[in-house]
Amino acid sequence: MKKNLAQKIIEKHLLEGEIKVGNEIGIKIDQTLTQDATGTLAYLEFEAMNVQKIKTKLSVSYVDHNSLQLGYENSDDHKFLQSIAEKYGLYFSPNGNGVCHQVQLERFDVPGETLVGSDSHTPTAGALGMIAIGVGGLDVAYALSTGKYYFKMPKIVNIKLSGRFKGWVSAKDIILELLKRLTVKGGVGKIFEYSGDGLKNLSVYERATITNMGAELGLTTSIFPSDKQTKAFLKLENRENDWKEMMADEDAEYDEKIELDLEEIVPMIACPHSPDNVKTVKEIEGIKLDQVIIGSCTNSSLSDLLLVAKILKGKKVKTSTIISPGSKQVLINLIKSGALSDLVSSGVRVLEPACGPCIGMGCAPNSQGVSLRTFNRNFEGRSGTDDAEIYIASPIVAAFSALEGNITEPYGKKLNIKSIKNIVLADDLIVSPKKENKDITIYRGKNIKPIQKYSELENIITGKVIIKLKDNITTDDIIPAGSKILPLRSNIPAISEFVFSKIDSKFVERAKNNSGGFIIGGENYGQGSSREHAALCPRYLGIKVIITKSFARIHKSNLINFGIMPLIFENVLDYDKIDMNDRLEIENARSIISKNKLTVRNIAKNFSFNVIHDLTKRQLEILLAGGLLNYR
Ligand code: MIC
Ligand code: SF4
Repeated sequence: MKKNLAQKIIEKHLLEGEIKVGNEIGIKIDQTLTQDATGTLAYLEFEAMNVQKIKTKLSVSYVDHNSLQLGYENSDDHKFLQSIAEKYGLYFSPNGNGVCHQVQLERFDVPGETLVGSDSHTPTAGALGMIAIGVGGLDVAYALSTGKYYFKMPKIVNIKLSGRFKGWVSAKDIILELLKRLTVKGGVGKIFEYSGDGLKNLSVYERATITNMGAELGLTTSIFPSDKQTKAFLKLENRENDWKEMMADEDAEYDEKIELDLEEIVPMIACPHSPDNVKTVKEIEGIKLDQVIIGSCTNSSLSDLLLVAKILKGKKVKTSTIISPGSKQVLINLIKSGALSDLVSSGVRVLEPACGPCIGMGCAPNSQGVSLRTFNRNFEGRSGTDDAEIYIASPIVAAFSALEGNITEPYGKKLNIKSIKNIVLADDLIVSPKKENKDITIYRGKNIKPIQKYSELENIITGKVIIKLKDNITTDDIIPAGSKILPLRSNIPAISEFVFSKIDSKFVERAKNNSGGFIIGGENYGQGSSREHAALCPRYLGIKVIITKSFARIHKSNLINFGIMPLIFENVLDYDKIDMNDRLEIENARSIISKNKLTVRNIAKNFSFNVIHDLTKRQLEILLAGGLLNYR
């Protein structure tokens, strides 16, 4: 059989199972990454696994999310992360060195290897021909201590790109077009593998924008072949030795195919409050802007910012405009090339290389403010201002809109940046693993609370419905981020006070008064980030079962990892028959190990309905044990 690239890499790393869509497989993991907002828990979990040596080839701990130091919490967590890295032989990328996915791409990604990371945008590395998957912290801890990751073999979809962009169109418009067509749940259970003659002109920077935002489609991951563009990028990074050609076989087989002619793509924009609420820029041109921000792991590369500088050079922006470079290396090269001076002269504010405003760490818009950003998510309230309207578009659209002060279709003859032939390598902040690490003491600030294990699954689960939710609930809805809540990421009792705080301020009180209860959700429950707090905090509040129409991939795994049953309505119409405060009961919960269906009694309304699941035997065993920490 002619093989596609994803199959080839998975096959090379296969440890358990048969590569067949829907089968659970275990693969060898070469690399891991964590960031500081998920990393502290991941390493506490790793410590709880009692393993003295990491089993991966290369692992990196980044500090990029909780960059503000408004109190001791974030700084203490960062010291903890550095001491863990020193003790267990990980690389450590400190505050100011850049956003994990950008730095990983520049300095660590290797074609043909596997990576799991406790951040949903880990698939960015697919731009260099890796199988890179976003997972919860506990799955990273597991990969560190065993070298393995288990997942259900996804469908492989071929995205065939032909032609070349016409005018002011860029990679962001490809992924926005796909989001428009397929929606935020269109990629669940799938890997997108890109091919076609359209690839010739797509640089690794552009590919990374596409693989990054594949997360918004719900994909397991996305991958590009490792070709001449990949070689050129690695050469620039002085890592040519890491290059090898990685291609699908000619006429490789795929489960599905989508064709896109790049010539037909036009500038696109995602409107509030979802990355799939996509229109053409032309359709909504003229909306007045209070703010423009260019940055985040989607669009903060050197090539993105050089082009923005070229567009803005010699002109003045008409609205508050901010850039946040993806890495210290990007920043240094902007300085050396003179582009930073052009940007600042045109009125742009410059932030340090970090996630920053993308995760609500500063630059929150004014009340009802309208902000155009080059990020990947525009969920309601994520910016830090609950009633702000956030739009997402390419750096090109952002630059033109900044010049006009309103949403603007790019105009005039397209400018191109000269292909980047030389860069200054600037990874000197990264701390390499030490040879001698016996005497390292782990630094534990008072914000870091020990990780708790939960008891095994009870057989009779009864409780009230304490919240009923609509479709596409995000993990930002479940446990918001932002500068006030993020510093509590290593303190589960404290951060649990904020569960659903943006959509129902009484939720936590109700959960406590009822010793937990049932959560009822719609389609794609738990989309978005990989933060396991969205599972762990409800578990801490006593939630043992969540019943929805469907779940997002990473969140479902996180629920299982912490012993919460992710159950699905057999008949979606039953969703409508359940109300808040109804008392529900599952009589024989543990029988799930041998059944794909359970009956739930609605005691309040005196009827029963069926719930199903799509869990593997291993996942069911984890659930019965009360989570992955008990299962090992
Ligand atoms: C995000 O973009 O939502 C985050 C913050 O990077 C998250 C991780 C987190 O919540 O810490 C993600 O994408 O996984
Ligand atoms: Fe950071 Fe934003 Fe990327 Fe998440 S999406 S990793 S918050 S830059």
